Parts: sequence; C-alpha cells; structure tokens
Amino acid sequence: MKRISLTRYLIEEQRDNNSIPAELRLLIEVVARACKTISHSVSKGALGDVLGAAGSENVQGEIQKKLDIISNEILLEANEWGGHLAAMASEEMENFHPIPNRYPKGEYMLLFDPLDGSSNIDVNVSIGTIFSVLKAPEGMKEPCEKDFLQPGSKQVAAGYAVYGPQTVLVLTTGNGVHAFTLDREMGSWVMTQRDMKIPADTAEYAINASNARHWYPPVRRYISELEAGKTGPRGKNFNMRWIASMVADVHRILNRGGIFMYPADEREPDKPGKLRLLYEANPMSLLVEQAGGAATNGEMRILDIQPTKLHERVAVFLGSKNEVELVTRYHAAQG
Ligand code: P6P
Repeated sequence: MKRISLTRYLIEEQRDNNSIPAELRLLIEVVARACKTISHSVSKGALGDVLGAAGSENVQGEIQKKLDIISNEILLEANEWGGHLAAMASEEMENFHPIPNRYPKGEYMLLFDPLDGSSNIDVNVSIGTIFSVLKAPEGMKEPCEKDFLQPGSKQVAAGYAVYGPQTVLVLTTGNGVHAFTLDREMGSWVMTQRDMKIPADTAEYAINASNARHWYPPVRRYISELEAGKTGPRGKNFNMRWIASMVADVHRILNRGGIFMYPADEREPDKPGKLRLLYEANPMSLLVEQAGGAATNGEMRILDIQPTKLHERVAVFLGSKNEVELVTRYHAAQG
C-alpha cells in the first residue's frame, strides 16, 4: 500500500470523491494536530507531572485525571479560532462550548471524549481520544443543546486516536475506515492501513465479566454459550479480552474482529449502560459499520437512536456482524 500523509489522503478524497469539503478537511487536520499534542503529553507520563487526579469530578460524576483536563483544553484551544466550527461538546464539560464571538463560526459541530480510558492513564495502558463531527442544522443562528441531538447516522466524520505502543489515528468520512500512524520524527500522520474490514465471524469477545451477576438474561445466555466453548452450543472455543479503554478494544476489533459489549444491567434499571451515545457509541458505531461490522444497543441500530440529552448513555454491542446480530436476536427473543 502506498504510504501517503493524512493531508494527501484528505486532499485526494476531496478532489476525487468530492466527499470532504474544504472546511471539513481543515477540521480533521486540526483535530489530528491536537491528537499529536495530546499524544506528546500522554507519553511524558511521570516526567511531565501529568499523571494522577485533578481533584475534580466531571458531569458524569467521575474523578477527573489531570490528563483528562489537559486533553480537553488542547482540543478546545486547537479548534475554537479556525472558523470551521459552530460549537463543541465534550464528555468533560456539562454544557456545550459555543465558539467565542471574537472568532468566525463554521458549519460543523465537534463532539469528543478527550481522553477515553482514564483509569488506565496512571498504569501505562493504552488510552485514546474519540471524536464525532456533525453538521450544524440549516439556518442555525445561536447553537443550543438540541442542535447536537442528531442520530449517529448524521455524522459526517468520526474517528479516534489510540495512544499505545504506536499512536494511530483511525478515521472515516463515510468512504471506508483508514488508519494513520504518527511518524514522530517527521511529526506527520502516515497512512498505514486503507479500508479496514471487520471479519463477520470471530472467536474473541470483550466484556467486563465482573458484572456478570447483574446482567439481564439475553446477555447471560449469550456469554454462557461463549464460555461453554467447543462442547457447548457454539461448537468452538472463544477467547476474552477487556482493556477497559473502549478505544483500545475497538482498535483490536477493527484489526482482527471481535465483539465489544457494555450492556445495561440490573443495578440501575433506568440507566441504559455506561457508555455515552453522542461521543463514544456513535463515532465508534460509524467506524464499525464502515468497516463492515454492526453496532446495536441490544434492540436497535445505535446510529438510528434519536438522542434526547447531550450526555445520554447507551448499551453497546458492536463488532463482528454475525455475533452482534446473534446477541441482538437473543434480546428480541426475550421480548
Ligand atoms: P469498566 C473508560 O472509562 C470507559 O468509558 C470505556 O473506555 C471502557 O470500555 C469502559 O469505560 C470500561 O468500564 O466498568 O470496565 O471500568
């Protein structure tokens, strides 16, 4: 595969497929540059006084790490002056962030989890940045929360950067999923995978098994069949992985297949799971579907869900199509 830069890929996509307007290309380049800066901060670790708690909580009631706040600030500062955005929203901020009046406004809205997998930061396990791009509604004057409440099928771009042994940016603008590895010497993102595809079948699943006693029957049934292995109803053995960084688990699935699950459970019946719809489940679901996989909340396609709140949570089953469809059928069978 010809190794081209992210910039060249975006320009060729814009020219050849007319699928990336100039403003969207600028947006993606700015986000990619911000992810480079975040990667630099993350990789300092203890040498950079960036580890540990920040001494505050976010809107989710989660302890914020210093790097959560640093990453959030990096994305806000990188994106607010360019003129390509009307507003931003972040897991780390209760309210959305309008573009200050001193800057021009654009037609896109950027949503992000600035640093996903925070519990792994201090123990040097892969973490990442997840982002989602929506178009501002036609004729929008002053943005408000409801302008963000669009189904995931309306995303014009989505991606993540995973900060692991390599720093890799994975992106879709609706024309396949492509990966770009950060060349630290040159400071550029270089395409290392084009048109990633998730195998329809898999022998690997990802779930936090410590919650098993709280799962609803369809999930209990599905997981117990995987655990039964070769002598059970599935007739084959399965392996399990759980990194507790959605970005890292999804990156593995995009590379070798698998199913990732974060179901709702009996602990809080009115809480539909832990993961957030707008800036975690939606971008990851678009990437997974663009790579030939599937993503549901157990009942319906995640990208079809009409959001009602900015920080709304959703149950997530995503990855290898045949496995996602099977566990979704078990939910339907339960009725
Ligand atoms: P648990 C990280 O906090 C996160 O939002 C996802 O990245 C990850 O998949 C999940 O939560 C891990 O949750 O309950 O296993 O710690």
